[in-house]
Amino acid sequence: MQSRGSLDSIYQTENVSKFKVVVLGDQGVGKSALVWKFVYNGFEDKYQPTIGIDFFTKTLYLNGIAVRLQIWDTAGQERFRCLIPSYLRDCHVILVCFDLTNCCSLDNVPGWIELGQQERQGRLKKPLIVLVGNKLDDTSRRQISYECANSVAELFQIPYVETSAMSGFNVELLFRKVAKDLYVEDLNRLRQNGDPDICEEDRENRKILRLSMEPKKFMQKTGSSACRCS
Ligand SMILES: Nc1nc2c(ncn2[C@@H]2O[C@H](COP(=O)(O)OP(=O)(O)O)[C@@H](O)[C@H]2O)c(=O)[nH]1
Ligand SMILES: [Mg+2]
Repeated sequence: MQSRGSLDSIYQTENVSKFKVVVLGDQGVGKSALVWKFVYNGFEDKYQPTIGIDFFTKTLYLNGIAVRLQIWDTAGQERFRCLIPSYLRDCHVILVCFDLTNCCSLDNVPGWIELGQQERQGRLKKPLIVLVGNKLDDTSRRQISYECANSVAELFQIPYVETSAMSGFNVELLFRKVAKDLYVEDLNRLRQNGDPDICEEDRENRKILRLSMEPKKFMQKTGSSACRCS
């Protein structure tokens, strides 16, 4: 396993909400590029397959409140598949990614979602699963329409978003929405448990719309193109 983040910084005792994000999807769909764009605001054209699992961490500020995302970027190859369940076990979000220019990668999406759903079984706090169609910038090679991909998301009752790791379109927004949704969910849980430490500012934040409740409205919808999926 390669490690680009600092594990030490995660486990320090400061009062920061921490959430674990696991990124799944076929090899080459742009998982690492998405994570890299979000964490370092960079993009590499040259393809370097992920070996096993890669780890990143980034702290976001939501109205001044620090939320730390621990991001686990997986390899899409079959030979590394056995590593994934142990990372899914205690995660809060699963981003299932596919490549808008590659129909096969959408065909494999149900398998990735089901892998994530298996880990949800029996868990009190189920992870949020989001379907992510990447390489939106590559319009001339696009094969999958918004409607086609969204119908897959609707089938599994999960939100759908289109991104470009190359241009950065929707990337920051995706992670911010996810962080916000988790933070609000955590506050609600603490409140239900009667946590006296929740301040008024936090109560205000709970009014933020829940990502998982409005899959269709999730972020900017992009222009549709004729779907070339069979
Ligand atoms: N045009 C375009 N290419 C991308 C985008 N994201 C990733 N790529 C390219 O797709 C290839 C695979 O990306 P990578 O992140 O390594 O895929 P992974 O195997 O899913 O982690 C690389 O050559 C990237 O430069 C994108 O949004 N647009
Ligand atoms: Mg990768």
